[in-house]
Amino acid sequence: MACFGRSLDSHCTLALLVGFQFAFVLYFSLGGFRGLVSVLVHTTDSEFDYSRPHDVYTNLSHLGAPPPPPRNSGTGPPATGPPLRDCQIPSPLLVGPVSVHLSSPLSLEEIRQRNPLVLPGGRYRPPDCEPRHHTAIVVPYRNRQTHLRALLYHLHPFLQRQQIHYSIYIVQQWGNGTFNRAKLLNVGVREALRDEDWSCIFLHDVDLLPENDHNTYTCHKQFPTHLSVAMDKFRYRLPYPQYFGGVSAVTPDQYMKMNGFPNQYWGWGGEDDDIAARVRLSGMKIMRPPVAIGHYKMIKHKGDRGNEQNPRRFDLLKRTRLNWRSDGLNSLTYELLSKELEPLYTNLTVDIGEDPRLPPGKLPFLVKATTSVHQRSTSMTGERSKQEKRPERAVAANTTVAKSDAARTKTANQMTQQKTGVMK
Ligand code: BGN
Repeated sequence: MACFGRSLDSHCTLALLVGFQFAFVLYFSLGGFRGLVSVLVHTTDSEFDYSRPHDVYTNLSHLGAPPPPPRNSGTGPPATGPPLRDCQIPSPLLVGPVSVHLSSPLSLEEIRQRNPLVLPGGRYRPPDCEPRHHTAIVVPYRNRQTHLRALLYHLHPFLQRQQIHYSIYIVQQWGNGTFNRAKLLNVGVREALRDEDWSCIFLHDVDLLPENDHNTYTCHKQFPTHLSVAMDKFRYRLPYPQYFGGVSAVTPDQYMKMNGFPNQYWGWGGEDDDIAARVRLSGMKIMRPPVAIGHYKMIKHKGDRGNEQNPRRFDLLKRTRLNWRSDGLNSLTYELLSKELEPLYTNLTVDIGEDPRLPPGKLPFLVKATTSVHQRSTSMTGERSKQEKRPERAVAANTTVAKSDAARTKTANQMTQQKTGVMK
């Protein structure tokens, strides 16, 4: 340690070399490649040529076909094929930097045609090898149809080349109330885990497109990962060391350990800093890929109506240390209005309530088209306020309602979509 803070003499150089060697040996024995990535955060960009990116659909025609089942001889149950071999790591289909198209994305139908192996709900599993990773991608969403199409156009081929088993969940906030990104993420994690035993959950902004397919959408075993370390918006570097916004990933265990995400951040800003603080407060740390790999482009957009800066974020952040154990996964309440398996994504429409601290007279403006839905939802909200004291049961009950009353939820969803313009 005495070597830091002064110029390196030969003793220090030797000591540092030995130290680094030791760290590498220790590192490989503990964690493998993914961990190595987090050590080499200072890798330069030189190993990837971003000036000559590949088309994001490169190699898609090389996605394997399933091996043919053996011929059935005689009677008896149909023969099943031999077990698939494990997918290779890294995937042989990766190409490195890919081009990003930010404007005029294709229609959803055109995107579907370009991704014939993607199943309803936006699901994919490599046909010719056993995937080692099972990742749910959760995207908080409202009224960003063009961004959604750009994301789906880009992410599906990107993830298929990584040979992982994945599904994309779009969590759409119902109504015109103030947007709450972290609460929508909580809902997405919980609903995704109802579907499947995902080993990794990605928390993904709708307007961020990854530029290098070596940035694998998998989790670190021990610690949460922050993936979007080099965004064009921040001139391809972290805006500040603790930044955890954009794209990050947790395993279900890590998520439980930090009690999920805060539910109280209504409007823009601070919720990602709160999540980063939770990581530390629950005894974990943040892992990151090298800057050379974690490149993202952000789709530019004007300020979001309903997602204005949250003036309370400074006060809330001061209290994370006190609040993180009581506000989060264990206090989450919401109503799942519908769940639809669209060709390229699973569409969850949720009523997450409204900012309880909005001053009177500043209630969000509701357009006429949603009035009937809102009234119905209000009666459910009455029910919810009783249930709020028992959040676990409230969520279970609400989900049952949503799933059993398909006609009602479908109407609610159609009306929401008319208003928000979500395309089918
Ligand atoms: C920060 C925001 C983050 C946001 C980044 C990047 C706050 C809290 C202030 C104490 N944090 O300033 O939420 O992701 O900028 O835009 O506003």
